[in-house]
Amino acid sequence: MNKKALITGITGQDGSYLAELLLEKGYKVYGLRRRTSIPILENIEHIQDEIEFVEGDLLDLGSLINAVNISQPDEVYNLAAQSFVGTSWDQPVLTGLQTGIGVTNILEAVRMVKPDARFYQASSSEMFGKVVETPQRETTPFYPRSPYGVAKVYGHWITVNYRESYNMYACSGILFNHESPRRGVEFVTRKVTNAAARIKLGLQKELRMGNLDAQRDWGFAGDYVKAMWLMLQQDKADDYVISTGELHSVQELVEIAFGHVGLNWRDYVVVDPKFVRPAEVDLLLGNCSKAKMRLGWQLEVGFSELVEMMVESDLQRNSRFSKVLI
Ligand code: NAP
Ligand code: G4F
Repeated sequence: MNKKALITGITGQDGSYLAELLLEKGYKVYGLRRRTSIPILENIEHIQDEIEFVEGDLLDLGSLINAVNISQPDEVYNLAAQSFVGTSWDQPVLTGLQTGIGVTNILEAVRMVKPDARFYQASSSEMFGKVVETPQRETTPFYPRSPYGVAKVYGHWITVNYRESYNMYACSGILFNHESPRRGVEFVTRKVTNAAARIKLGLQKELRMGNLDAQRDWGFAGDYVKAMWLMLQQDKADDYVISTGELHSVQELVEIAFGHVGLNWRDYVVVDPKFVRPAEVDLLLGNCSKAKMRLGWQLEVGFSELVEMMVESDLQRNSRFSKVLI
């Protein structure tokens, strides 16, 4: 019989790639979806007829119990969260509830209804924050630097706690930044690739940015969801770091994106203190040798290829608007 999976956060970047992967593998996919005034399903429009949606919210335990009950999943992937670090300073309480306590809600629903389901928690390299060692691995102590990072540390430890308290198969994937054409436009990669495309098409004049010297370990989301699936296929539940092991600066990202459309970024990029954060993380650089060795996971898309893929997609998407304007 086909396996069944329940994905929270299915409308987001990772949820959409994971749903595609699981459908390809023959899973019956259930997606937890929040009620919104206007349904925004852009990332999963192409597969929406293959997904069974269940309405619910991480803040509403009853709706999660209902979702687990309806789907009777073999695997649960908890990808839902308030995932933008910048917003976590403006909405720290909401971030704590959705990104932290929400994990306990979904774990409780699984424990009550389907305790043998395998569980994946989307943890983050933001938990390392003011890093204690470089590169960071599974045993590196956490020192979060944002309300988001603090909430993710809670989500990580409650996952470990349910594994140890109830013997549940619960894994925490500590993923470093991963991007794609489906990334939200507030995140730096997509903000830059979208702006490069729009400036090239004459739809935007400048790009206002924060710290250009910030560096990240950036990979492709399509590669990273494969690691999530692999974590739930092992004999024993465990936690894994997923990363590229390469650092690039925001300025390098800007250079590649603008260079790809034949523009000099210095003519368009303006540094605006509004986008500089109250606290920054140190150098987040991952060591994913455990995942490579035990899961056999490997990267397929490199940094320049990723940025160029995103610019190309934004050129296509924005050229629809430019035709309307002309
Ligand atoms: P994303 O694109 O921002 O997607 C977040 C998803 O969570 C959306 O589907 C959103 O639904 C849903 N959601 C938010 N609050 C919810 C709630 N209260 N109840 C139900 N659903 C809710 O994030 P992503 O980049 O795919 O990341 C997936 C997960 O991995 C997140 O937990 C993120 O924190 C974590 N993570 C991401 C990265 C990365 O670099 N991408 C790295 C490490 C960890 P709506 O469409 O209704 O808003
Ligand atoms: O793209 P970002 O907003 O991603 P950030 O903060 O690293 O968080 C992402 O990755 C985490 C994994 O480590 C996830 F857990 C989290 O959910 C999210 O997916 O910012 C990246 C860097 C930061 O240092 C920021 O200060 O880019 C710098 N930056 C410089 N100018 C900017 C800007 N970031 C944004 N969003 N906008 C700017 O104008």
